[in-house]
Order: sequence, then C-alpha cells, then structure tokens
Amino acid sequence: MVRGRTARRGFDWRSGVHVVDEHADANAFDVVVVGAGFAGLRVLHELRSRGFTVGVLEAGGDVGGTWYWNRYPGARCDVPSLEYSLGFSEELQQEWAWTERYATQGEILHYLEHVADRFDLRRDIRFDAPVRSATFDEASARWTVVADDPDGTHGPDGPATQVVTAQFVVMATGCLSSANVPDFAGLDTFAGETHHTGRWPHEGVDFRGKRVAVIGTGSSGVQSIPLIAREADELVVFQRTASYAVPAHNRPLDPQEQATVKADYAGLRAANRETVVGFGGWGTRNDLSTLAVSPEERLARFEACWDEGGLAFLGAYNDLLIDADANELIAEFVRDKIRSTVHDPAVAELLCPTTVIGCKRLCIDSGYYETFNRPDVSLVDVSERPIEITASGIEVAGRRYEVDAIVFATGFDAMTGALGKIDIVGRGGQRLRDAWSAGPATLLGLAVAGFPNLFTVTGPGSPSVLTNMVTSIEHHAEWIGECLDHLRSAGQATIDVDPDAQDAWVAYVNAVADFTLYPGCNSWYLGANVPGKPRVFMPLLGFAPYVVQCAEVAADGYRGFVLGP
Ligand code: N01
Repeated sequence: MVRGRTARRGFDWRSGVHVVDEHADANAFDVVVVGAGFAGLRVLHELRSRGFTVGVLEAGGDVGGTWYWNRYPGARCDVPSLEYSLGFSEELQQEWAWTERYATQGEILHYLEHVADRFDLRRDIRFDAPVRSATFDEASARWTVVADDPDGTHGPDGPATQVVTAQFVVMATGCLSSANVPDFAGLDTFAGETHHTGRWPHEGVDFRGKRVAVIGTGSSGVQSIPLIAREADELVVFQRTASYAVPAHNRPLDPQEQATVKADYAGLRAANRETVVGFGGWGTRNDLSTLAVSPEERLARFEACWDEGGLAFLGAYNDLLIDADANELIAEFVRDKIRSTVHDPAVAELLCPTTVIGCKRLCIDSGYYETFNRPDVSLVDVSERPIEITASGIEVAGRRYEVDAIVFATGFDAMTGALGKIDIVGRGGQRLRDAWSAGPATLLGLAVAGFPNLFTVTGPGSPSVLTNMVTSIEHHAEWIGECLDHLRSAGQATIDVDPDAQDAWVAYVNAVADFTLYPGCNSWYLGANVPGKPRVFMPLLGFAPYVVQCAEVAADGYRGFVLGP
C-alpha cells in the first residue's frame, strides 16, 4: 500500500451512494481486518467482492496465521486436507491438489500463499503490523486502529506507528495464536536455546548432538516429540497431564479419492455444513449408543475406528461425549493400546490418561507412544511437582535434567488471548478486557454488546475450535458479508448487540456444554491452562444447528442486534 492520499472507491454510509473520492485517505477503509490467516484472507476476499474497501493488518511477515507461526517438526493438520480447505471458489478447489490425507504445515502454508496470489489479496495487506489498539468513536461511528509500522511506510504518525480508521473492524485474530509460556521459576536463567512450538524459527532448529527437553504433551507435543527424538541425542519429556492420542494413519492421497471429491466438491461442502463438526459430511454416521451393543460388537467397532484413525474415532458411537460410562469404555480401550505399545509398564501407566477422553482435544499421532520405547527418550511426571528451570536444564523435585534446548509445547491463551492483547475500547470508553473479566460474552460468537461494528471470526460462543475451522471461517465470512450488505442497503451505519440477547446466548452456550462431558476437565476450552483465566466454556457445540440459528437471526432483521443510523 502507498503512503498518503490516493483516489479510492467506497460506500458513503451517510449519503448511501458509492463514491470515487479523489482525496480519500489511504488509511481510511470501510473495513479493517486484523489477521491474514485463513480467516483474514477469506474475509478480505468476501468483503472486497461485495465492493467494500478493506485494509488488513497482519502481525507476521506474510500470510498464513497459524500455519505461518507453527513450523515445529511434525506440524500438520488433524482434519483431512480435502476438507480443510476453502470452498468459495470452484476453480480454486479444482486446481489445487493435496498430496496427503493430512497436510503438513508447509503444504498448508503454500496453499494459503497460493490463495493470496490467485485472488491478488496481498495488495490490501500490511505485514509486520501487529495491532496495538482499536477505539470506537461514537460521534463518527468509526474505529481508529493503531498498529506497528516498523519501516514507517504508512506514516504520517512516525516510523513506529500507523493509524487507520474504518467503519467496521473484523477480528480475524485466530483462536490459538497467543502463545502461552508459563511463568516457570528460573526461566530467565536458562543458558541454552528455547523455542515455543507456536513461534518456531523459520530457518528451523537443528537438534543433532543435543540434549532436548519438551514440556507439554498436547497436540503440538504429541506431533513434535517423535521427530525431535529421532534427531536429538537425548530427549526428556515433561508431562503434567497424559493425552489420548489416536493414530493418524497418514498416507499419500489416492488420486481416485481426490477425483471423487472434485466431481462434487460443492456437495461435500454442503454436506459438511450439516454436520456437528463441519467435516466428515460424506462419512457414515453411527446413531447407536455404546451401551446398546454387546461387548464383542463394541470392541470390533472400536478396533475398526482405531484402524481408520483420526478424529472420527470418537464418533464410534453417539454417546461417547455424553455418557460417562460409554466414555470410560473407549478410554480404557485406548489405555490398553498404550499398554500394548509401550514396553516399560511403568512408563506405559504414566502415559495412560485418567481423564474423560475427548474433553480435551483428541491428539492425532504418528508414532508418539512408540517413541517412549527408545533408549534415548525418558518421561518425567510433573503432575504433582512443578518444573524449575536452571542455567543448565530443568529441575523437578530435586532431580536435575541437564539439557541444551527446551521446547515449550505449552499451548495457547486460547480463543480470547489474541483479542486480550489488543486494547479494544468500545462505547463509553469500555475496554473489552474489562467487559470480559469474568469470561467472554458474545452474541453468536460474532459480536459483543457495547462494541458496535466490531465482528469476531470464530469468536467465543461460536462452534469454532470444535469444528473444522475452515468451514466455520467461511460461514462467518459470508454471514458478516451479508450483514454489511444489509446495513448498506438499509442505510444503517451501526450494528451493536442487545445485552439481553447476549446474556441469553451465553446461557445457551453453557447449557449445551453442560449437557455433555466437555466441561469435566482442565482444558483450554475452559481457559483452565492459563493461571488466573476465568473458567468459562468458550466454544459452542454443534455446527449445523448454529448455522440455522445464524440464518434465522439474519432473516429476522438481525434479531438480538441493534441497528442504528
Ligand atoms: O497445547 P495444549 P497444544 N507445566 O494446551 C502442558 C491445536 N493443535 O499446542 O494438560 C507443565 O493442548 C499442558 O499440560 P496440562 C489443537 O486444537 C492442533 O499442544 O495443562 N506442563 C499440555 O500438556 C490443540 O488442542 C494440531 O496439564 C504444562 C501442554 O502443555 C491446540 O492447538 C497440532 C504447563 C499444552 O497442550 C493446542 O495444542 C497442534 C506447566 N506449567 C495444535 N502449562 C493438529 O492439527 C502447560 N503445560 C494436529
């Protein structure tokens, strides 16, 4: 983008006509989008296609979001590639060819770079521009957004800062983008190298000849541990809570399978919108209760689902995340798999989770449990004793582990962390972080009372992280696009949320969660992984009914929202 004033096209919200303003400010937009991952790119394309002027501010040096930052060894998707992709363009989905059942980080990033090029998206994106604040001005009904401007390209506010304004702001900041490094005692004293999986160096890390510690055994740890073990001289894994991991059975994609999907890609996308999780629409659903079948039949089905691998494992029966007895049966099945894989019975037992299976995100693995059979890999239980970091390594309960490198696979301040880092100020000077001090509250996970003209993509209160994120992102981009079109044609300049409608939505999200086993363990869905974060179940379960609810709200004149001149 260029500095200063240039001719720009846009919609005049006061007069209701499209204008070409020869003197328009290059830092003034109809919409500012924060983030250029899947969500930001998709929203940019959606709104630009509808004739809005859009400026995107991205903290990273290029597009990609999650897939730009999470470059740790073994990083790949846990939703099948053919479905973890954008469906808005038939040409795009026909021309792109995925190579594996689950795409690597590198392949997904390459795909997003292709999307940016193909739809000429980069011209509206400013990189290396982390947003610091967003403030709503009630008199002009516009947001002022302040971001870094390291090389001073977008002045005139000095080399360090750029200021843009917009009628609307769309936060496409990601649900798992704010890295969480716990405040370990002695962290600053460590003399070796440290890396967080979610902020991995672009040039990669060479672990050859090194003693390495990995802290954390969630999805990132489970994916990276087998590869780090192969490269390092010695690996020590520090586990606070054991995870359930199901085999990925990753494989090259069969050209015939790809051709079948491409013959009716639109059909697959439509079917996915009718599922609970936004993918697997062409799979077969099992509507039987775990407890309604004989032990032999149940075991055979568990085995078949294990052999198939992937997240669909927990769809083996219809009540696995609702009925505690059913859940315990499949949890014990996985524990038996761990016991039969890991040679040392004490290590196997330590790797066996005791929590509800599925109430934390199920991990999808390739050789995770087998890695603990290696003579150069050890497992340390830190469930009762905290980690202390020293200059030369890690100390737990008086025992020292000398290492050259520490990998923090310690996850994210999920769903609200990225928003909380930005000083968002709404009506009457109210700050979002204050409004959410007792936990996030939204209407549909799309908007927040008191913060007019601000949208969140896959925000708390929407199905987001409990779905195929790409399906959810596309749905939100379209809903926001239609909403802005509606405001434009109705001559309305603002949209806010009725606080009563928001309270009712929050209560609904909680009621749905309470019907299941999800709230029963210390997951990041609940904010439980970040000390001091309020414990509120943030995502909404059930994509298909949510899509219907969003459509009904819009059809009913944006019921629960307050539209203003
Ligand atoms: O993070 P996590 P993640 N001392 O929060 C431990 C997606 N994802 O980056 O469970 C010691 O799951 C923590 O222990 P505990 C996916 O949605 C997807 O792995 O809190 N340990 C846990 O073991 C996933 O769910 C993919 O007791 C500490 C680990 O660190 C989400 O991202 C791949 C600690 C953090 O696990 C996050 O996954 C990667 C402490 N003080 C990620 N603090 C795929 O698509 C935390 N831990 C496959």
